[in-house]
Order: sequence, then C-alpha cells, then structure tokens
Amino acid sequence: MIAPVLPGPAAAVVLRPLPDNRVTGGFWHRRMAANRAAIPVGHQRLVDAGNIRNLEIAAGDAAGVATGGSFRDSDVYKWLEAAAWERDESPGVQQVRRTVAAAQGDDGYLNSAIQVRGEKRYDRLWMSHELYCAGHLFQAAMADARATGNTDLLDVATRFADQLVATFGPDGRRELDGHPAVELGLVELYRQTGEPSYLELAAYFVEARGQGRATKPGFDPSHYGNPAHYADRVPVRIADTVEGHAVRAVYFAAGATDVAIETGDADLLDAVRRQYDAMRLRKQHVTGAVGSRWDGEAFGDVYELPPDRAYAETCAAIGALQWAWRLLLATGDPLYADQMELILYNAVLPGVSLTGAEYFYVNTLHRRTGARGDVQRSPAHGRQPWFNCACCPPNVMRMLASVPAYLATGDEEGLQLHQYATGSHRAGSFAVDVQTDYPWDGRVTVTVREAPEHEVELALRVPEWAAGATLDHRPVDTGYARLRKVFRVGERVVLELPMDPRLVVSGEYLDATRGCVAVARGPLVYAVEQPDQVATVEDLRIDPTAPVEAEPRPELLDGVTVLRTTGLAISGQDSPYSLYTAGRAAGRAVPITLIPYYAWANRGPHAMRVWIPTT
Ligand code: FUB
Ligand code: ZN
Repeated sequence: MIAPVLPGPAAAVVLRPLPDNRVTGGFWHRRMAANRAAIPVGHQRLVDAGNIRNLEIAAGDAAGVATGGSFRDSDVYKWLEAAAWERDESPGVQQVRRTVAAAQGDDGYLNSAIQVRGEKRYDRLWMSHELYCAGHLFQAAMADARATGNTDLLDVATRFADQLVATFGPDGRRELDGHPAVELGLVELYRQTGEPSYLELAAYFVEARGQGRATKPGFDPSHYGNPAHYADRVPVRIADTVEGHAVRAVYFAAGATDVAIETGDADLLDAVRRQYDAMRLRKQHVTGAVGSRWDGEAFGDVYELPPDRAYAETCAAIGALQWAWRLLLATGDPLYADQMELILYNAVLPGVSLTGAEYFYVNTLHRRTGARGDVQRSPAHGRQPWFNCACCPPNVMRMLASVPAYLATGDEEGLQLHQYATGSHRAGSFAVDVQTDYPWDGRVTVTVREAPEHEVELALRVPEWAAGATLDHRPVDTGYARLRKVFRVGERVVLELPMDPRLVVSGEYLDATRGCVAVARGPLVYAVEQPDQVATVEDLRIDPTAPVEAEPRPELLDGVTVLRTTGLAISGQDSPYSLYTAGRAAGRAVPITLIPYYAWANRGPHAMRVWIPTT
C-alpha cells in the first residue's frame, strides 16, 4: 500500500487516500522507472558520503569518527522510505535497516553523529536536527510497515518516539527542534500504531512553536538568531503567512495540518489554510516553487520572486506538495489539487535529471550564458550527483516513489481523480482504469473495471487552466466534473482538457518579471534553453501576438512536446544603460522553441529562461 498519509478512522477529512492506486504506463511510469533505477545509486552515494558509516560506527560495526552534520541520518531515512514505497528488498536495503536498528541506543535515542561524538543530547536543538531526523525515521518506518509489511524500523521508531514522549512536552523539556519534521512523523506513527501520546506530542510541538523556543538562544545577528528562520516568531493559530527558512516553514505547516486533521481542530485548519493562501498568492514562483532568498534558504517578502536568484529548493517544493495534499484531504477543495499538479510537474520534477540520478538543490528560473556557480548547490554548475548537504536527492526519491498515492481518493460517494496518469484506481467495489498521454495530450479515458449495483460518483478534476473542457463532449466547469449513476462494467468516460498554449504575465507588484511572459501548456511551464535557439538566450524577445504551436518530439529529452513560436533577436547591446526610446524592440525575426522547464539542464548547463522578455 503506497499511502504516505493515512488519516485515522475519526480524522476530520472529507477525502481518503486509496490503498491501491497504480501507475502502469505513460509519463509518470517513465519518471518512476528512472527513480527506481536511482535507488541503488543513492545507496552507493550514501556510502561514499559517509552517512551509512556514521550509523555503522554508532552500531559498533565499524571504527572511526563521525563525519558531517547531525542531520545526516535523515538522508538515509528518506532513502529507506523511497526503497519501501518501491518494495525494494535488496540486500543493501535490508542491511541498512539492520544497521539503523543496531545503532539505536538502549533507551531508544538515535542520532549517529551525536552518539559517536559523545555530544550531549538535545543540547543544540536549534541546529542539531535530532528531532528532525526522528521525524524522517518515523516516516520511513511507516512506509516500510505499509508498503512491505516489515515492521523492524517501526520497532526502532516507536522506541525512539517513546523516548521523545518521556523527554519533551508540557511536563518535560519545552524546547523545540529548530527544524520541523518530527510533527509529521509523530502523526504518522500515531496513525500506524494508534498510540495517542504520539499525537499529543505532535500537537504540543505545533502549539508551542512561535514563542522563540526553537530559536538559537542569545544574540546572533545572522538568521540563526532570528525566530522567523525557524517558523518560530508567531504562533501557528495567529500567523497569517509563511516566512523564514522555506523547508522548515512548509514542513511545519504540513505537520500542523496533520494535527488539525487528526484532532478535528477547525480553527487550526483555518489558520493553515490562510497561511497557504498567503504563500500561494504572494510568495510562490510561477512554477509552484517556493523560497526566494539564498540567505537563510528563505521565503522573501511578498512579491519578492526574482527568477534569476530564485532559491526554490527541491525540498521546499516537496514540503509544499505534502502540505497541499493534507489540505486537499481535509477540504476536498480542488484548489489544492491544482496546486499539487503545478508543484509536482514544475517544482519537484525539475529537481531531478531524466536519468533519475542527478539533482538540483536550487531550482533557478533563469541561468545566464557563461554563468559561474560559487557554492556546490549553485544551479549554474548544472545537475549534481549528490551534495555535501544532500537533503534534496533522497527527498525526490521518496516523493517520486510515492506518486501513485496522490492521484486519486475515495469518499462515501465514490472516487475522485485529481491527477491523471495511465493506471488504475479502486475505491471499495468501484474500480477504474485510466488511459492517457497526459501531460502531452488532454484526453483522459476512464474505463469502468468493476462497479457496484447502486449509484456511485466519479469525480474528475478539471484544472483551473482548462476552461473549455468537456466530459463526454459536454462542457464542464473547472473544479470537479461529477458523474453520479449506476455504472456498467466496460463503460467509458472521456475527459478532454484543452491544451492550447498559454502566455502568463505576472501581477503588477512582481517587479522582477515585469515586461516578460512565461509560457505554459496543460500542467507544464515551459522555458527557452540555449541548445534549441538560433540566437543567444539573452537576445530573445518573444512576440506575444504570434501563434504558439505544439510539436511532439519523441526523440528529444526522453520524449517531450516542444512549443514553437517567433520573436526577435535583438542586437545585443553590450552597454548596461542607454537613452529611452519608445516603440518596439529592433532586431531580426527568429523562431523560438520552448521545452518543458522540468527537462532543462539535461544537455549540460546552458542558458535558460522561464520568464521571457517580449517584443
Ligand atoms: O537542515 C536540513 C535541510 O538542509 C534543510 O531542510 C535544507 O533546507 C538544508 O538546509
Ligand atoms: Zn533539500
């Protein structure tokens, strides 16, 4: 069962995940196959980077000193989670499970770097990531139990969770981990075991944040001294936006949403919905990515969304997607499914190469010709096999391995299809097969495989970009198109989503992208990349009145549909400023070809733009 979120029986959700969503062909099947092939590669990279060795030393199976920061065990746990969703029972996976179990302290505590170095536990919580690692361990354990039935990690996780319950809370230690994640893990562990103290501790961590308890004590002029960095400036119930370190903020919000769901806390749910809207409307890139500042890996001010300096960490996109999924389950509002589509195709997927084994940590929306990166994570270097801080690669692995979970849900009425992929879904006695060439083609054919004798509802999401869609040739509005009837086995329903290319402009307050357009088709945001152009990317000006044609190119970039249009190549002035003159830009007419943004940087690092200046 691939179900990264499984609300309990009493949870306040209107939609429930389905245990048996399958992807059997098409776009996501290819992307998941590449990801599956990357899992053993990931193992080797965790060995090479020393993460596994740290655990082996803690287990007494190796000698030496621990390397790297105390967040490093989390990379192993995310990788184990990916392996679990893929039901990968290779000897490498089994050995890592055993090593993790052997590394655990007698009282349940587990953090290999802290143990090996003999550091005091929970002493630098703002930076030690001890509970962050625990959160990822709990999620890996839950994945193993649900997908493979193996509960070895679950035993480790519950012993550690019991240690946390005995240590933290209103009657114990009241500091918080600087990096949220434990909230998500504890709620999952509660769902998996039914142990109420895990949910209570998660709820405590959610309520206690926003009062400076996760922040580095004392004066520090950097972001480490700033409560906003840790989502720790304003209590969650009164916060009206997201701020600070983007991954911390969205993991925390997703965990708070989980608590709201399991406790039926409508006020808390309202608060996180309000915060999601603030993020979506004022702090999200056109690709769905979040995070504008390199300094502190942080959200910026409202409308601070520079394409060339976008931080847009892959982990932040994954956290935003996890948050949107929980909000979708809680509310059934198609807005969140639209967001998930945007984020998955255009903010998560760009973080991994078409081979599945090279990554972006920072996802820029603009790379200049001749760009030179400074630090390892600079996207100017192109995709990398791994990073010294390797949070993103195994996060992508667990995300792509669990894509089927996010496609469809069920409720008492029937089955809801939120994302489209060739495969199958079952809600009770209602089962359907889906056939589609999405995201290249807008036709989705649903065939009933099994149906009850009474009426059920089939709901198909019509994305917000798909005005003019039809269901069995009848016009349907955006949102959910619903068919309620007694279905016959073999019956077909055909959804047609219009795939006309769209030019997108940014709002009046988004200074960095004024005078530019982004091009989208279906769920995909497109980009110009140097290898497809006859002029340098810097010189291109797109003609917003020119037709944009879609052309399937099965041989290019593992099979994409490119967009072709026209514009000008200006005569690149090599001077930064000149006198203003009114009128159209001067230049020679040129064809312009756009590729899906997710596929850029698979031919080496080249110039690329998502936002293109107009003629
Ligand atoms: O601190 C753990 C992870 O490393 C964060 O989530 C990323 O942003 C990176 O800082
Ligand atoms: Zn990351």
